[in-house]
Amino acid sequence: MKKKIGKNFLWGASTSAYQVEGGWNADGKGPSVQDANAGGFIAELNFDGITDFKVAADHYHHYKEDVALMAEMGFKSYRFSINWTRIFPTGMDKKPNEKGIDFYNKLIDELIKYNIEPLVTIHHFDLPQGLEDLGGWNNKELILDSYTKFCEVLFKEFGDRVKYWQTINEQNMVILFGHILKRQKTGVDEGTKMYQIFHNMNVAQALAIQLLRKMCPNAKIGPAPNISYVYPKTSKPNDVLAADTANLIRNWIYIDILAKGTYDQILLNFWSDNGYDIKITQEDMDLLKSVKIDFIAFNYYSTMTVEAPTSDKEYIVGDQQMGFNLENMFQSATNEHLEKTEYGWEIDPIGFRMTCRALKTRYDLPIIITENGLGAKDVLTSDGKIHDDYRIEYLRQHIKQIPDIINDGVDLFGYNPWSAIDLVSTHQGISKRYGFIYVNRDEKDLKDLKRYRKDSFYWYQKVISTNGENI
Ligand code: BGP
Repeated sequence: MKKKIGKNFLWGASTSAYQVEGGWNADGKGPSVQDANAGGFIAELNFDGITDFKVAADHYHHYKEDVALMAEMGFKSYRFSINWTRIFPTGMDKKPNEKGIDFYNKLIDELIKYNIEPLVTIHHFDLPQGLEDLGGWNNKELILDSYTKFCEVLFKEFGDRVKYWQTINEQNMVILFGHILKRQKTGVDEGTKMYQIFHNMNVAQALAIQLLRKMCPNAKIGPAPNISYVYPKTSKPNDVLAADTANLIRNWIYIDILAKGTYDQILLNFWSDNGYDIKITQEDMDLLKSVKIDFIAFNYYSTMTVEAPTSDKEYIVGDQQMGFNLENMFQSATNEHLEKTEYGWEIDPIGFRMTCRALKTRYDLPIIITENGLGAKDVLTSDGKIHDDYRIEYLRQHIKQIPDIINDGVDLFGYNPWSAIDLVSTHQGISKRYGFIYVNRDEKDLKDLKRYRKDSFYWYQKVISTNGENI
């Protein structure tokens, strides 16, 4: 008999602190890399719609109303992140900022009031600028100390109510697209630096896991990478080999180390072939070997397609979801079989199932979707409606895969698309909307920030109330 979606399946949605909260300097909050550099470096990239994160969706002041709307949709879970600089304004403060802790206590209590499971991301792209000024993730001693102190406060203050923790959002995208997502002029071109950051982040995650086991033995923890299964452009063996390498470099190395405690030989060869000198101690490796994640949270937007590198092909260069190239290893290609969103991201629901299968085969761990969704320029009609049938269609196609994914034997325990409510896109402003709830503002005009239920709001409400039967 076909397996079905279980009754405890965590239907919900997702946000991140700096993109939704606003209140950028409220109640003692310090500046993060996002506050410090929004509209600065990013402007050089020539994306239209540059918005800062000062007000965002003003969730900081609207959280009660927002949680009530999530409850109205029937959410069983809500994935959000903690703004590091609300808790430690410079990242190195002696004591945590009580008012920052208060905010998350109130938010978590509000969720629990409605039986919504809080799924907390410890760190989502908003490193304290104070730490960044001193080298950020590249300053190993400092970052390990600051990140574990941050975790310690979170586990102590919220661990009585939060059961699911994610260590770092999209570590892989930070490494590969740091220049876009983290407001840093770094990227894969600075190999040694970026892979040192990769390793430092792995050690930090291992320390967080170790700490959680001690402080909250019943809680669960996992990473939250962005996973896109990589297809070969053709069945030519060299294209298949390129896809295998791309899968490893884009996806697996970010989970292997936390699930198996090892760095793949192909990665080690890649480092040495390129002269990347990554400082790794035996103590680091022992620590990494000693911890194990409980689940894999992952963000899925699309698959990626690559072919063997050639010198005469035009390289595709885009944002975090449009692929990337590694010299002599693989180069991105367009998948002619897939349609694209208006922002150029390929739409691939079957790839969603394929990605889940690949994760099961490689790790055999429970998985949860912490992002999936469609960015579009929604229109608020004069009678207060938002007809986002394109978003419903995107989500429907992906949700339709869930029973098959579960029937494939994958332990998929929740689906939390991006985003619960409209928020500011990482690099394309507020006009690239993802939410079930519309927030009335545009790039520069804050208007009244009023909330409106989109058509997708009512549709998702029905999906949840029928446990995915009525889509
Ligand atoms: C992911 C990030 C999110 C989010 C989402 C949509 O990479 O984890 O923070 O923003 O992508 O991306 P964008 O805002 O660039 O459209």
